[in-house]
Amino acid sequence: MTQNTKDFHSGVVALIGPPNAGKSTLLNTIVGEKVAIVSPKPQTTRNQITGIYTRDTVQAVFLDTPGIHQSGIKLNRCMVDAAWKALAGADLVVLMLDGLRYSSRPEHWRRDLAPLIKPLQKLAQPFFVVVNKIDKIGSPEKVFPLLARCGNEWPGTEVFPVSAVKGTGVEAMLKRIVDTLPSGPPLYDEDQLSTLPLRFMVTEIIREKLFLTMQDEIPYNLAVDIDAWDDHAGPNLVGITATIYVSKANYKGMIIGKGGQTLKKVGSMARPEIAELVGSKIFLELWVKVKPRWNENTPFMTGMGLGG
Ligand SMILES: Nc1nc2c(ncn2[C@@H]2O[C@H](COP(=O)(O)OP(=O)(O)OP(=O)(O)O)[C@@H](O)[C@H]2O)c(=O)[nH]1
Ligand SMILES: [Mg+2]
Repeated sequence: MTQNTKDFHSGVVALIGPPNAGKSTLLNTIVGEKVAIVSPKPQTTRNQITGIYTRDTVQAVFLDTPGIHQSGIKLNRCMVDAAWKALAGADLVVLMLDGLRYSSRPEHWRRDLAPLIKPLQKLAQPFFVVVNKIDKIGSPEKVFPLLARCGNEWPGTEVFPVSAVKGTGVEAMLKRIVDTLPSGPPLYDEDQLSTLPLRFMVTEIIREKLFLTMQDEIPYNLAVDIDAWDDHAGPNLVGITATIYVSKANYKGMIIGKGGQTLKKVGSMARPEIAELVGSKIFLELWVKVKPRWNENTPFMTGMGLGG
């Protein structure tokens, strides 16, 4: 970095909110690359995901987080803990809400936001609210009451209507974020987009394809781990072996599918993205193993990097 650090602004921005609000989508739009996995199902993100935005005189380190929700399952409680922990070291907090959800079903507001309203009223850091999915809300008249409702819950807070998918309103929001960050040197190299290890990103890509392919409770009862990684599996070929852990025996057959078709499809969906990420051809081998009640097993989850 060559900038005079006196004129440079940098800091950590925690992105929090209920599940499915579009936090990971926004992170990818801001960074300009896919660093976080996205799916139409809630509770897709399970860890803090870093995305780094660097421009001439600013670096904002965004922390995407799991959606905040109520659950008795240990995995889910670890996910929610990871979201709250992101606030501790943040210079700025951004709450993201699914505007489409509350414009069509206002009754969801109270229940979804119950755990968030008071803690966010007491924040020490600057705090913005982002109302997402305005591309699907329709007329601006339907957006205004939501913006007003945010103003009532968190008086004085700046509220930004955006479409994370289309990019609408994102520049205006980013400008205010950047202006709010404190003076300080860049924390990471200017071309670094994330701090996530490559192996973790590979397991996330596989997990995203499983979230997109599997229905009902199965996505919530699986975890992916890398067993083996061979950078020299052949000329310009990386060999990766990964295991999909499931909490119940009957999920195994469903993921494998008739004649292995479902697992094959997941592998075909994941392979091109992994190859692009790794920067070479890849050989991907997927296994499915039963690990009963893994999502209640703290040592197992810690070993998988969940809830740390
Ligand atoms: N129409 C529309 N859909 C969006 C927008 N942003 C996100 N989505 C969709 O909303 C769904 C959830 O997006 P995610 O980015 O995974 O949401 P999240 O807040 O990270 O969800 P969790 O990780 O489960 O907490 C996906 O199907 C996205 O494509 C948007 O601006 N407009
Ligand atoms: Mg997410």
